[in-house]
Amino acid sequence: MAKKALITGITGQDGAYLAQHLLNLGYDVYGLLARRSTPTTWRLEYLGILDNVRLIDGDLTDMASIVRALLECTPDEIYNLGAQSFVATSWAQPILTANATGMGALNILEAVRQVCPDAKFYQASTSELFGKAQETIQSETTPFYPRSPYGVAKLFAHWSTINYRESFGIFGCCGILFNHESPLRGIEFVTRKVTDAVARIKLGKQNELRLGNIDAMRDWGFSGDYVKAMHLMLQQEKPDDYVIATGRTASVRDMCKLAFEYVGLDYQDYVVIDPKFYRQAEVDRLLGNPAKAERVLNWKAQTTLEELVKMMVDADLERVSRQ
Ligand code: NDP
Ligand code: GDR
Repeated sequence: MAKKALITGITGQDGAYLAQHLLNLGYDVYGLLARRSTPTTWRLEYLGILDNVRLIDGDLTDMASIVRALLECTPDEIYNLGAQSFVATSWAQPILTANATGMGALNILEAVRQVCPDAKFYQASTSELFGKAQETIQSETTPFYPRSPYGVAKLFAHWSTINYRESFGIFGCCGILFNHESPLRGIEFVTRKVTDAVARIKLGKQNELRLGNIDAMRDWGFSGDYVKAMHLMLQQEKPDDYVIATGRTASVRDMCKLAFEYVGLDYQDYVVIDPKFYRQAEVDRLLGNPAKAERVLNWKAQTTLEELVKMMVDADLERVSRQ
């Protein structure tokens, strides 16, 4: 019998790549689909898997809908990727972010406890938990210091998962994932904003790129690599938490330089600093230590930042030239 997985956030970047990975492994894949007024399944279409997954209407803020979804698909594994995930928006919508990103995780944990306590549970934790980083290189033992309503909501979700593991024996794992990107990244996140602008500028459809703090540093990997780590965590004998990162950090400026250079342009001729994109509290520098994941999960990031940037610029050039 094929294993069954339920993915919340299946219409997001990671949800789409994870669904593809699990389908390739022979899983029956279900997804919780939050109702919107316009279609949100473009990523599943892009990967050619929309017809291969089963979508169940539901919302993380509506526990009754989660209970119904769990009863309908009786999953072996649950991946909680659904969230209001854009850090900048979390200052404008802190309560919504707390409800979807924080309480949403507790809603699903509680539903799992009541409906299918033997199912394995993955929580999408984040390097934003480290925020104002207390150690130069962050690992599973680095103290947390979130810097945004998003980070605070994720901290609640993270500890709720650990608490349900310790209190009720739920097989819950937290993947503390550092930034990961792809051609399917939402357009408002900085890497995709840059690669989309590079494509538009190269094709004569845009003149400048307005950015905020380009000295911020992130440990950037490829989403397609990172979803494999999520699955591996749930295949271990015991539930545990893991940092998933590349072990290399670069600034937004470095990333811009790479993307513009790839099409033969100099970023300094196009990037304009706009205070509008500065954050209320910034996370200056993140750098993850993936040693535990390498040792226990036998997982390692496969894609370099250079390869990632090329992949994203190529996809945006293709997309923009079709428009
Ligand atoms: P996206 O923003 O691309 O996807 C978020 C998903 O959550 C979408 O499918 C969205 O649905 C869904 N969603 C939002 N609100 C609700 C709700 N109330 N009920 C049900 N579903 C909802 O995020 P990513 O794919 O990039 O990230 C996946 C997860 O991993 C998120 O939890 C994110 O916070 C976390 N994370 C991401 C990292 C990254 O670098 N990408 C790093 C570390 C953690 P819709 O399409 O309808 O809006
Ligand atoms: P982040 O990603 O906040 O790290 O969260 P984002 O790409 O939004 O920002 C990264 C850094 O770039 C700086 N920056 C800008 N950011 C955006 N979006 N737009 C700009 O114009 C801009 N200019 C500079 C930011 O200030 C920041 O320092 C992502 C999300 O996927 C989270 O859900 C996830 O948890 C973390 O990564 C790990």
